[in-house]
Amino acid sequence: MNIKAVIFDLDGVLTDTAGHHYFAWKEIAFKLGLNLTHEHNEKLKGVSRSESLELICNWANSNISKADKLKLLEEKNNRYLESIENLSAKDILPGVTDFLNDLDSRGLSLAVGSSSKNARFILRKIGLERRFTAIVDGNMVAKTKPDPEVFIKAAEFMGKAAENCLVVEDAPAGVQAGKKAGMWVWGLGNPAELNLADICTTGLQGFTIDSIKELMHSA
Ligand code: B16
Ligand code: MG
Repeated sequence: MNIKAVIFDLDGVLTDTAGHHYFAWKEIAFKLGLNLTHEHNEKLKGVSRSESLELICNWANSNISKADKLKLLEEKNNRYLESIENLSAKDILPGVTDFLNDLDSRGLSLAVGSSSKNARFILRKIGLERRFTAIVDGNMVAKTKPDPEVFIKAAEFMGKAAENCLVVEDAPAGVQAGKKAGMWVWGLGNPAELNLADICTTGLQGFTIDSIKELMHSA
């Protein structure tokens, strides 16, 4: 195992915006007659905005027009942007800064691979934008997770081979994307849901690249 680069998912890995997405989607779902629950929301993690709306329409048995869908997508994003207005460095998840410092000190390349079209804006808000060699977001790919495109592009930007990349992900769709890209995957969250990951922990806190490599080696 020769890890030369680490590609981070954004939402749920570097910062926790899932709650903000949830409340924005809850308002949209309500308009479609659906009470969106936490269980529904789990299925939206890592899934693009338009695919999330398709899922919600299916759950609500709603058959609205394409024009109405576009309006709802705009409304959801406006609501979401309002909700993250005060996001700042205090919203960086525990362990992230120490882990990034460890990777820098070891000379590894760092990238972000996110389904979010707001990824760059969010990274700027939390003060992490300049820490990554490559930021590939939902605006730069034709297919979103579980398709591997976002991670393949990030590796290409860094000039690294897939087998030398480690993806850090919190969503089943993202873990699948990382494995399809032929990369190592570190899952953050419930091991039963992230069972395709090479290793799974609850967060980044307390880990270094060496301790993670050791855990993956013995897994
Ligand atoms: P936006 P990630 C994903 O980001 C979120 O997990 C998912 O809930 C969201 O729908 C998606 O981005 C699109 O976000 O509406 O901002 O374009 O986890 O891949 O960093
Ligand atoms: Mg995520």
